[in-house]
Amino acid sequence: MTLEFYGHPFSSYCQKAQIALYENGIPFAFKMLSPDHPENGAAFAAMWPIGKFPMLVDGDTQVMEATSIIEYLAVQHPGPVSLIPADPKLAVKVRMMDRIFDNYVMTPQGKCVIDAIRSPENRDPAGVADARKMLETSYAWLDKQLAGHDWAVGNDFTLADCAAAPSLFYADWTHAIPEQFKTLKAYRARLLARPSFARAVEEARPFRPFFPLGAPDRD
Ligand SMILES: N[C@@H](CCC(=O)N[C@@H](CS)C(=O)NCC(=O)O)C(=O)O
Repeated sequence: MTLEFYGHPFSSYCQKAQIALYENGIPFAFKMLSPDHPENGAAFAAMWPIGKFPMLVDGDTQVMEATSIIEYLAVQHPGPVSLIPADPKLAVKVRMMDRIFDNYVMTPQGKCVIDAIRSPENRDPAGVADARKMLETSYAWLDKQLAGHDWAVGNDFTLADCAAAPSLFYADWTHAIPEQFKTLKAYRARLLARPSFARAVEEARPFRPFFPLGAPDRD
């Protein structure tokens, strides 16, 4: 049975999970969540009232949360690229870095973006200032942490890199990574050159005019 993937190409968390599908060439049907496809929205809302996407449907199984989708694919649809290391100690480090990218890069960048969509009277300037500070702290920490290896944890591409790619892609648009963090900037460029993420970025390109903070004229 064909896997179904509910989401939107411009969504950072969808891109994170799509990278895993593309890394291993796993076929799936993209169920676009947009006003042009109300039937997908209705089916999605019936299955997942929380309403956060992506969601993967595999027969009777529904998998929510991008990290869990990647873990599920590794177990149920394994391919040549193993995104969760077989070594359990290394796997702990990969999962830790996945959490760090989600919580301390993706979340603060999302805070800035969501705030920009709100009407001026509902904005939260103090919260946005905290989020920008968090991004700066994360950039400085990551720049040191990433030195000496190609990917987030060692020299193999993993779950942590799936999380890092859209996080750093959009975070740099939202709060530019300072020039001094050369290791981090080189890592972001390496992620953009990875074919699985390059494909997700390409598929999302038509939606750039909708980026609430104004998308820069670059990747
Ligand atoms: N913790 C979730 C977060 C998913 C999430 O926040 N998705 C955003 C799109 S990037 C979303 O569903 N936004 C719509 C909404 O909040 O209603 C995950 O890891 O998948």
